[in-house]
Amino acid sequence: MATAPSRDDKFSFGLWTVGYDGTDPFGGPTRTPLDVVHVVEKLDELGAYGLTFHDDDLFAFGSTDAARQKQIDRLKGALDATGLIVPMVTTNLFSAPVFKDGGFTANDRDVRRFALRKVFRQLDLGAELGAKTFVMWGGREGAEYDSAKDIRQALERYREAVNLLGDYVTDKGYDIRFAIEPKPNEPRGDILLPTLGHAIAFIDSLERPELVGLNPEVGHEQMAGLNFAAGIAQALFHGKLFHIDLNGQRGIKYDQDLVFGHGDLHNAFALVDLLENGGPGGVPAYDGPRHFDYKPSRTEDEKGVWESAAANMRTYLLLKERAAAFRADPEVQEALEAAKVFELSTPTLNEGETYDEFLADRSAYEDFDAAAYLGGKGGGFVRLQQLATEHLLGAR
Ligand SMILES: [Mn+2]
Repeated sequence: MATAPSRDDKFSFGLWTVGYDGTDPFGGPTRTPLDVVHVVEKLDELGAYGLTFHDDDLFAFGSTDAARQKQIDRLKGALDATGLIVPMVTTNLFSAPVFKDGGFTANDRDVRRFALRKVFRQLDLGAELGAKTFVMWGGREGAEYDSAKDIRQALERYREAVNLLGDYVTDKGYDIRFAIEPKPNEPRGDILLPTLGHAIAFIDSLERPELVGLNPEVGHEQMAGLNFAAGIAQALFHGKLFHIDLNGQRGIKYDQDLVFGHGDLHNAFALVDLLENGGPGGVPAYDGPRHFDYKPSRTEDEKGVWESAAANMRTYLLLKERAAAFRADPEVQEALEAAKVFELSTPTLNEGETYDEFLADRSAYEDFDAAAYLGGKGGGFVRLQQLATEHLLGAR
């Protein structure tokens, strides 16, 4: 069975996750608020290494400078006492009424200028706390009505904002990169940059694309019916996996934010296998924080909050252990060979082969027996997936 979490596992939690009080669109809080110092102490006790937060999670929107500073000092005290770090920060541009039509892309220009100033302020705080990643989840950057939002101009303003932030961190010498978090909908009817692919294309259009990557969230891609592990593979392919939000989601519905693994467990297994063993030669493909962005269900009390926090880490470590067993199984290796999984890394053309030489190769076309594939040898892919399932179930 999996070992207890340690700092080397790089598990981090948002202050808003364990701090979620149970409020949903149909009911108010079911739990009393948790103090940040208590959260830091509990996360340290459970084996996490990091805490992340939106500005408004730590100090209420509209706080005086003195009240804001007091909360920052209390957080710093707790970090010093425990050794926990702040690997990532982000700005809340979605809760306050002023952001009802978005922050960077609100039709109202005064709101856009206010939103940017709020982000600058949180960037300064993130740099002060040593955060390396600044996440941008644009939950209100979107629309319900096609007639009320000029999408091309909204994307221009989004780009203007991210370009400006890139200039700022560069000029200030901050060691911070940005990570865009896609989501298809909720709270807006439709959100800009709804999937990983949309965001990657947007990043390519920026002035400093090297400073901007992705913070993909399991549930957000699955809300769009997409395969999360496959999306992460493409993010890695583009060198854009800057951060990751782990949680659980059961199909195309509202954003559930369940514990990691409490949704599509097969895909969670494939994801952990990719993150931990998907690099060249079987090394980890990603070495950043394993960040949980989940919500302890509103049915639970505070004990349940910490049990669910621990459950995220334990499930991740169990899947890591199961993935290692899967890779180490000789029958799996043989099945991978039989399914030609490794053959896909061989380039389709020979080294230095020109298209003239390729066209002259009769074995590639004229003499190739394509008809033999009808009734010919199968891929053996289902056998491989069953082996994965048996390892996932602990049956092998
Ligand atoms: Mn979510």
